[in-house]
Amino acid sequence: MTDIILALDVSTGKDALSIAKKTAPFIDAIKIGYPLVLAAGLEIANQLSDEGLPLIADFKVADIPNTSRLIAEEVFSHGFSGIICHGFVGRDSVLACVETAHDHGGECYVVTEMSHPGAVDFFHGGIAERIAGLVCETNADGIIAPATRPERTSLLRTLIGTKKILSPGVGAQGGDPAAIASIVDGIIVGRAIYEAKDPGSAAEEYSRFRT
Ligand code: BMP
Repeated sequence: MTDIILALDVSTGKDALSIAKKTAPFIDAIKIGYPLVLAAGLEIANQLSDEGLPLIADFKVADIPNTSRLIAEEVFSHGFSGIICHGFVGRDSVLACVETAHDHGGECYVVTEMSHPGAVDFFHGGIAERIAGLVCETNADGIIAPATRPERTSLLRTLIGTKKILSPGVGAQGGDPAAIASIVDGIIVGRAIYEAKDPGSAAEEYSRFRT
């Protein structure tokens, strides 16, 4: 199954709620993070939950285990169903997010390799592969891997088996959804939907890649 996940990185709660309503029939989950939460507050999560879609908290948590756990507790007490954390911080910090997510019946996704050009400066050379190993060891639910480098995401698939892959980088960052859809469990799309003249139609276009 391939889901369409809307990255709702708009800067007002009003825009967020309006775009969520227009796109809801064509998407499977909404991901929000610093841009929207810093602008509108974490309470926006409760308002967005009216659409009845899973909400993923993209704070790319990267802290010591205790702080990571406190962040994750706050996230899950606001109705999110998933959290994204970084993997490079190491096993204990990842485990803090995974355990807190599972305690609340939620999911934890770990960033293994990012989609932007500069990601190769650090994630290549074995780091992404090591993080994929950590994902299996910590029983995380899945990874974030780049739609901009389908060959890398395919490689990461061989390391994580049937765990989920959510993949950002299509549309505005140049990734081709047709090249990645069959490899991943979710395509994350932001600007190509929320900056479109008609976000509902743009979301409907991407829904062609849903399976
Ligand atoms: P857009 O489709 O507008 O490029 O947005 C992509 C979304 O996915 C953004 O919220 C971004 O922070 C996130 N993301 C990404 O683009 N690449 C990554 O490697 C990891 C991400 O979470």
